[in-house]
Amino acid sequence: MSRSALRICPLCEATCGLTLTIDGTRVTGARGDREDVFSKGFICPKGAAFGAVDGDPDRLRTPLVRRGGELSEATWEEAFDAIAAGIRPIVERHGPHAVGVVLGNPNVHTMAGALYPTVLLAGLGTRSLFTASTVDQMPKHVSSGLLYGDANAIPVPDLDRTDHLLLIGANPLESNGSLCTAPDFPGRLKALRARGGTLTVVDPRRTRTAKLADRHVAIRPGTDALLLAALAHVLFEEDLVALGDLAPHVLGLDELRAAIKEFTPEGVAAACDVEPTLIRTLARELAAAESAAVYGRIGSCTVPHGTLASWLVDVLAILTGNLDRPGGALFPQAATDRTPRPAGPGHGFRLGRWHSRVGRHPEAKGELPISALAEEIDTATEEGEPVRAVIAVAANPVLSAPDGNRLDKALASLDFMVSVDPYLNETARHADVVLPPPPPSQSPHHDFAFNTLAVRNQVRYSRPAVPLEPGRMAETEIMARLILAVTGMHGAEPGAVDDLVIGQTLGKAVREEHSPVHGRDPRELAEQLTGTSGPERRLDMMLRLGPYGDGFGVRPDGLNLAALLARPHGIDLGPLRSRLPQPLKTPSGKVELLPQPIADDLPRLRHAMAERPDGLVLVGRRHLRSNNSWMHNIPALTGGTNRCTLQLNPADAARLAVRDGADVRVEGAGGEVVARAEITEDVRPGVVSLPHGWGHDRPGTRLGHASTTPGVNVNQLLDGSLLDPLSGNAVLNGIPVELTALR
Ligand SMILES: Nc1nc2c(c(=O)[nH]1)N[C@H]1C(S)=C(S)[C@@H](COP(=O)(O)OP(=O)(O)OC[C@H]3O[C@@H](n4cnc5c(=O)[nH]c(N)nc54)[C@H](O)[C@@H]3O)O[C@H]1N2
Ligand SMILES: Nc1nc2c(c(=O)[nH]1)N[C@H]1C(S)=C(S)[C@@H](COP(=O)(O)OP(=O)(O)OC[C@H]3O[C@@H](n4cnc5c(=O)[nH]c(N)nc54)[C@H](O)[C@@H]3O)O[C@H]1N2
Ligand code: SF4
Ligand SMILES: [Mo]
Repeated sequence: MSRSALRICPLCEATCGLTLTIDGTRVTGARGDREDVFSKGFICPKGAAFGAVDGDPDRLRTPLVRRGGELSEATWEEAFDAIAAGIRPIVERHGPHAVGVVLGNPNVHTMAGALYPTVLLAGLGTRSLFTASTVDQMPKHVSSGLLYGDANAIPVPDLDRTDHLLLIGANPLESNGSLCTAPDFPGRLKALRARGGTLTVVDPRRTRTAKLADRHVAIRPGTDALLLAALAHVLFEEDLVALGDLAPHVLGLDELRAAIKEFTPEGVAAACDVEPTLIRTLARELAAAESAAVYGRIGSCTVPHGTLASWLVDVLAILTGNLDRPGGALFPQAATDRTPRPAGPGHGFRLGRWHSRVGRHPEAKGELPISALAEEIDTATEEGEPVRAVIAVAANPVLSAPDGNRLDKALASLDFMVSVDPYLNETARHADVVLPPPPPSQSPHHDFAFNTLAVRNQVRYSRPAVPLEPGRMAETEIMARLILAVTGMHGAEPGAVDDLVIGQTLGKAVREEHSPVHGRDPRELAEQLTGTSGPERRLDMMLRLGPYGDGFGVRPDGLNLAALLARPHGIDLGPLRSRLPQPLKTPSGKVELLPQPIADDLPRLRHAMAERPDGLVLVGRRHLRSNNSWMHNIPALTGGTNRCTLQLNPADAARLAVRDGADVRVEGAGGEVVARAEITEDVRPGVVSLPHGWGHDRPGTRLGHASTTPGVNVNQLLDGSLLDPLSGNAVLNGIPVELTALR
């Protein structure tokens, strides 16, 4: 007898609602949930393979503990005993910073990842935090932090209402979108064009997204900040700046005008390889559009001027009056956001409150660059202890961060390592204890992170579609027990962690004058919480305190967990709305258009105007049926176009005597790889492309299918030294490489 259950898809940022078919405890099918308030039935090939992803026989079923050098199956009790015994002495002897915490991308796709890492970090007191953000969107956080005083205040393009979208370094037809949660992103782009709007795509590759556009600008990689600065320059020069309703909220317009005056279209054209007349046209179109949104993603972030490019994306929205207005870019308001505080000056955002020990990299948002993880482990300095233990949660930096070989060795040299991961993969193979979370069908789901980045305000929650199998532990409980084990409270009830957070959060809320629960008794409030588990009680609390919440009875029609459970297809909370000045937390209470760290970084960009290296540069790419490093083990999602090939332009292939399908050696600063050539007009001359997340040929993993077609690790071409200095973000795109045809 089969049954069906609803589950929000965790396999990318689009957060589609799925209807799963379940036979016994096995997911045998998945289709789009037509009644889902947000995704309305959309599904992609990855979501359709949910059952295969969920039921992969290589997923670990029990914890693994290293004994006599070998990882072997163990009980949960043995695993947490080993963790307490392994981590505590390191903390006690070498201090908290000797424990590194490494957080990977799937943390934003799980409830456990949203609710527990901050508690883990606070409990440990370590500054050795490294996450996937510094191979991804850290430049955007830094830019938002500086402009708006809040690193998480990221404006989202109003896809469904905009008249003009300038899309830079993103390929949502393959990625399904990022920092812009939009189920059926492709459909929304087609709708934009169908209603008479225009789409411009800036990308060195002629991607599927570029093919859909009115205009494709095949920019030279790494130069978007120059192009965007020139667009801003033209807006000033041609008197096209029109702040509109934003004017009272913005500081620094004159300073900005002066700071970018050298970035003329003629000045940047050679570096960007974009004609000055085209640059002027792009600026005029942006200014002329009824409404316009500028959206930059991976290709604009993972480059040497990532923070400047991210900043300029918002600067253009501001200069054209498109920030915070329908059809432009707006700040979403999620149901689990904190109670909005009254508008006014805030504490602002500071960079470099501390530095990494070896490379002296400034922290950003409390994080050190993941590019520096290996050196923080393998290099002793006089200043302090190296990292001796690592707790990796949903992270595979051996493949996703620069110079995997060095990191591989560094991880092997640790005194102790814990990995919370469903797979024994390239990174987890170094762990002394591996804690496997259950598959998604057995986990609850709510998008704490992506609802703050969604093109429509809405809220949805899925309880586990399948009960936990015997011997499994919920990932939330794994995290709670891990926190207890590493903070000296090993063996305490995991619910204690949730109670602690609830007590602290409510204690703070009752002291805040703008809170709906101001002045009430936190214990009385805690008793009102519903839910069958600690994480559910925490979700209930956040909903009730949040902007749409019931305020614990103050607004009886407001949201709480019970109301959400009664609406299994979710609750629509309406289109994005103008919110300024409320989200601003800068010391001035205004948008600070030219923050000092940005101004200080502009000379580096000026310098880049003169650069035009003539060698080949490499960029990445994503494939629809993949996700970073961990979906190559699913036979249903590999093969076809999802292959680790080196794409290059016919002109470059001819010059270098590379034949289609032949092996090519690719050399970069950090090493070399050999990949199969795929000759295609879709990459511009001078640029080659390899996808990331491949290289599944290391020993000691349990990835049966992935290891049969391992591919190569593109990040081995990097040595980890190329960073965007403001954010510490790795440069993964536009990196110099040399090619040799192999025979
Ligand atoms: N060259 C190059 N490198 C890149 C990129 C690029 O564009 N080019 N992109 C970068 C980006 S944007 C990102 S986000 C990073 C990603 O980097 P990572 O986060 O390190 O890698 P992922 O492959 O996303 O997954 C990490 C791990 O999560 C595990 N996992 C899957 N589901 C779960 C779960 O439910 N719970 C737990 N605990 N673990 C789970 C997987 O088995 C895997 O080991 O890669 C970056 N690396
Ligand atoms: N199918 C699939 N979906 C995914 C993922 C996946 O691995 N597979 N990963 C998920 C994650 S973690 C993320 S962060 C998102 C990322 O989402 P996107 O940002 O849409 O990711 P990409 O498809 O890598 O698109 C980046 C584009 O930037 C271009 N590019 C490279 N260098 C430059 C440059 O210097 N300038 C410009 N203008 N463009 C450049 C590349 O050619 C590429 O087309 O996708 C998410 N969704
Ligand atoms: S678009 Fe993303 S969220 Fe939607 S079904 Fe595909 S993988 Fe899942
Ligand atoms: Mo990412």
